[in-house]
Amino acid sequence: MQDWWRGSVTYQVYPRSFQDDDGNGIGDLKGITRRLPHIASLGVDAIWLSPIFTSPQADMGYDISDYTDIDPLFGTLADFDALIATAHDLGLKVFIDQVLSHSSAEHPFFRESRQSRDNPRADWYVWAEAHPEGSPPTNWLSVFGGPAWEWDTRRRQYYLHNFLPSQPDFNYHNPAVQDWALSVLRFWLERGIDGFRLDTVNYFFHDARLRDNGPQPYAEALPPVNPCDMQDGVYSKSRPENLKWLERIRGLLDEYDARATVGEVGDAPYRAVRIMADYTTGKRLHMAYSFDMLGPDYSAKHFRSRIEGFFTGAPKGWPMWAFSNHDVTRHVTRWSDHGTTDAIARQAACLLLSFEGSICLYQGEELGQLETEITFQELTDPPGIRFWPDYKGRDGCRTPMVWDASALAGFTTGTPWLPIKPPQRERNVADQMVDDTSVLAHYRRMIAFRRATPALITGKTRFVDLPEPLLAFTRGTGTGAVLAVFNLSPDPHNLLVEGQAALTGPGLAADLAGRRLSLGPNAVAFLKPTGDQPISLRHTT
Ligand code: TEU
Repeated sequence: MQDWWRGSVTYQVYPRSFQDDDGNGIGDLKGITRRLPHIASLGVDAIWLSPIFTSPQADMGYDISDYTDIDPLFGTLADFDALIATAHDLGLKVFIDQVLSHSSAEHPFFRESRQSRDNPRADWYVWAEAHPEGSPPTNWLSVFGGPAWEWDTRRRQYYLHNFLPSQPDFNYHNPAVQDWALSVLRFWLERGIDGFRLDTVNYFFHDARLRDNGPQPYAEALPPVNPCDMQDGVYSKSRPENLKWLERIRGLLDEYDARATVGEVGDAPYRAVRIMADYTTGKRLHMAYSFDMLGPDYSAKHFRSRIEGFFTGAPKGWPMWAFSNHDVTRHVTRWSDHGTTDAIARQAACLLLSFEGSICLYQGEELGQLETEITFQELTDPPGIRFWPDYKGRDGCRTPMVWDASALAGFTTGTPWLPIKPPQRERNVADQMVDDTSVLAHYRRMIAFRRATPALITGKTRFVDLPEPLLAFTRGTGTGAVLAVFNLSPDPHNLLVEGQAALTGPGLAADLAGRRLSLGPNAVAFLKPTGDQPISLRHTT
């Protein structure tokens, strides 16, 4: 099916931390292949592998030095082929991560580019003169701290890096760079992958006139931890030229059958929805995600505004929603003020898997996994080291997958690259697999319910006006419609149901007696119409 990705569920694998089969403490492709049946047993459609390509690992693989080979840490191209074959046998599609906006400084292209101002790759990265008094060409700041420019002594010029100085940005104004990037994508398409997750998809182009960024329009009491967040990055990213480039990428994908792209949009919250809309409308990306639902907000108003905002702004676009990934604090920890760990884990699963769009789960969330508390000595993530302790970096969500309760969690026989601590070991696959009341069992039921309910896959969303902390929306129309109701708090609430209805699906802490719907702590109710009339809700006390 050409459009398999619409409404699909993807499971993100963070390869360094999924399964280590060679005992070096870092996960690998053979390990992932061996564990694919676990992922398939969840009932998801696809996996997304974070980067596995040759890399100095300064940003854990998001700094690539050879785009068409596998890092020996993870295995070989033959191991990759075996992984794809096994995934396909299990009915799983495979997205791979493409980090094409910047490379590693160790990439042969950058080594060449920095040699002189007139070598064949001189214009493949973003080079610019210092201001007369020596300061960088613009005021742009790096997401990982400090200026976005690094001085190079040989060229006597600055080069642009939106992330680490060891992650120089490619110059996409140069058509040769675009052609090369397409050849990389083609290499992997030919190898049989089903799609790409495109890293930092709005960072490909910078303002060719090198204009300075201005301040963010909103003022905060205290400056943010990273002053980069004080800038409105209108000139360093999300440039209009990007649209044509995304069209070229789509043109390539369309040469192949049933492939898909999902782009990561990192921009100010008030702008990200519009960018996602622009990027997924017409012949550009298939899907896009932002950091919209990866933040602290767990309110009805927030979820409603994100979803309504997207579909109003992009009636023909397509979002991918996620609550956790390898860049943010795990959501059960992030939202712990709104209920117990298990209640949040279960409710969030129902919420996410009821949303209109495609869904991405992050490894371990099916166990209700918590963020790991990391000490300064244990840190590996560069922005964590730089901004400690006000920002602790991303190691806490990247600790190894917990397969069983043993000290090394069934992850490795060596020393794990990040620690596996007791609170994480309590939430393991072995224990939850045999427990029908576990978070894992709940995820399986909820994914199966979504799969079996066409309204949840492609039905349009209509929100019901209710006061906080209640969130309700209908997906689809007619007898196939589903009304999803959530109490986003630990305090009980009641609603009156108008029209004939019955509970369906894997609801939580909800009871329907006559017309009265009682919602316990973090309750979820899925209602289906049992008569001809649509159902609606009224708030009561
Ligand atoms: O993340 C991109 C990223 O960190 C930004 O989009 C940022 O969050 C945003 O600008 C804030 O508004 C991707 C990867 O997911 C991450 O792991 C890498 O470290 C990063 O790119 C660099 O490749």
